Amino acid sequence: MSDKTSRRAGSAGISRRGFIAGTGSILGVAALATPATAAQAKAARVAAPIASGAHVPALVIGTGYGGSVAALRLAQAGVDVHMIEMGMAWDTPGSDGKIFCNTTSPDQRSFWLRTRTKAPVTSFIGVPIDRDISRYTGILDAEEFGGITVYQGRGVGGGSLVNGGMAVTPKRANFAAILPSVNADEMYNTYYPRANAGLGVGNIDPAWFDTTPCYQFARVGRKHAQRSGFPFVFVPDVYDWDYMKQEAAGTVTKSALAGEILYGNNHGKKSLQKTYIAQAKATGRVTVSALHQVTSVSPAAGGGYTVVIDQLNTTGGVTTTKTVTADRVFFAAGSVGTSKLLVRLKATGALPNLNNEIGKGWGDNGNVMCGRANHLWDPTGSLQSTIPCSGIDNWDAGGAFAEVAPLPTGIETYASLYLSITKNPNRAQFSWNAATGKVDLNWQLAWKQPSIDMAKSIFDKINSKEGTVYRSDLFGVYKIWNDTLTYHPLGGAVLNKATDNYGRLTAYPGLYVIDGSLIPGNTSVNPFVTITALAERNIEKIIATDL
Ligand code: FAE
Repeated sequence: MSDKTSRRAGSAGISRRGFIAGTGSILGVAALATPATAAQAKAARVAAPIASGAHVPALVIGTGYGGSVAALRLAQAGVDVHMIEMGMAWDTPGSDGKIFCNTTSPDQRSFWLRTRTKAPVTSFIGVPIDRDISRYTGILDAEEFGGITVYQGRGVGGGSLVNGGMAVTPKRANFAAILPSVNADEMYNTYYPRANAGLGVGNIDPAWFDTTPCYQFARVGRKHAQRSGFPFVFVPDVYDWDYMKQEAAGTVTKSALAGEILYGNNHGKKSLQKTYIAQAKATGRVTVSALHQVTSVSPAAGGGYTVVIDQLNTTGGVTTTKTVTADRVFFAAGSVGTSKLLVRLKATGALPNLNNEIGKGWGDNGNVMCGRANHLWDPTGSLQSTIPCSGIDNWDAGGAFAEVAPLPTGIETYASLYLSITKNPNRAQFSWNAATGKVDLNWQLAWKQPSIDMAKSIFDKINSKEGTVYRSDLFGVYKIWNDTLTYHPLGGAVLNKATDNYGRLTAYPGLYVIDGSLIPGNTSVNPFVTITALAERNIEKIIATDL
């Protein structure tokens, strides 16, 4: 996995400062959630990790969006659930009194089993940002494949621990291209509203946006977008906007205004730990085993499935290997995690009858990043909230939606940073490499070119109008585009192809896929609301018909 040995140490000062990025688009239904109450939380069962030899009715692999929805709804239907998570629990403060470190001074908590950070913005005015850290089961995995680095959250809460919280329902007109076999009426009438409510999605107060220093960067983004004739849109988020106002007023501990995001957020963000997982635990039917990694699932002699699990220590070593049985297994290890497992299990004979669509249809949601250099009379602000709240919509005309992203360095940079989601048509495939004993992904670096071209449909025009240029110092030396990463892996076990139309792996009754691997490569917006809504739809059907 993503373990890099030490490289040249970065310098201090601005080189040590880091950043965020999420992404997003277009407004959708946004109902506020009722997070689990303290009383419910108290009622939660504090259980020991899963024991070897255990038998569980439902085992969920992974604790991100799909896994959390599955666990909550199964538990509410009366089924006992065990969730297995390879990352840490992230419920205990470190020696600095904080659970998570911030982007400006990353320590071992920042990255999954790396000895050097791998920040998405790699340099600033030619000075490298990355720094050496101790190898540890940190929160953000930068998993490297041949042509792309895939960023993913590791820990109880999955991607919700590290993401920007941008909670976007795609435009309905785009839905048929996202999930062609799914009834859009059902999604927009029932499951998107249910997902938004469960996640606690809310909107920034536009009047506050207009005046607060911490969104000056976004107001500059709005001005430039509108002067070039592009629609500027506010984007909902799961951050507690009232808390952020109090941060700005100096009445609570700062979090979004203290550079916290990419390596976790200590206060205002409603990650899954505060929403779905809290509610699931409060049922008393859900147990979570952190630092446990599923390595195998195969049919058990007496029915159900044998699941092999490695218990990890905090340097990634295996301390124990456990074998349990489960009546039903839900693959919710994320697009990459689920795809890697299924491809390997099919190829190595554990689940040979999985169909030939397994591993196919993987895309990067068209992610590409760039920065623009503003004039000295157009500052973006030294105080920037880490939570993005807006974007530039050129999806229909140019195939791109650009998040106006913060660059929270603590100093004035005169830079505008953008993460674009584009209509990139390229799709890759995971395959088993018997020689290395690993799963490869055949994504090619050149496949990002359509994304660059689509993003340029926005930024070439803005630069021309404003008399500005692209920054070429943020992603290496003289490199304008960060075309080597994605935050939004999607696909690999596509709905209605690798599975049936509800995520069932039909060759193996009782095995299900319920995460981002079901979505064929692109959602036109940030993906987690769609992943959550699809999981709500599928688990409702599975509970009604299979249990
Ligand atoms: P995910 O949340 O990745 O959860 C999978 C879980 O399974 C993880 O906790 C893994 O550690 C665990 N796991 C994997 N393999 C195993 C195994 N073998 N055994 C046990 N556990 C395992 O999956 N999306 C948005 O909509 N808005 C944003 O603003 C946004 N910003 C982002 C910013 C960053 C930096 C990143 C990395 C992502 C961002 N995303 C955003 C993407 C979003 O977080 C992602 O689509 C979802 O988290 C995917 O949800 P899944 O349930 O598929």
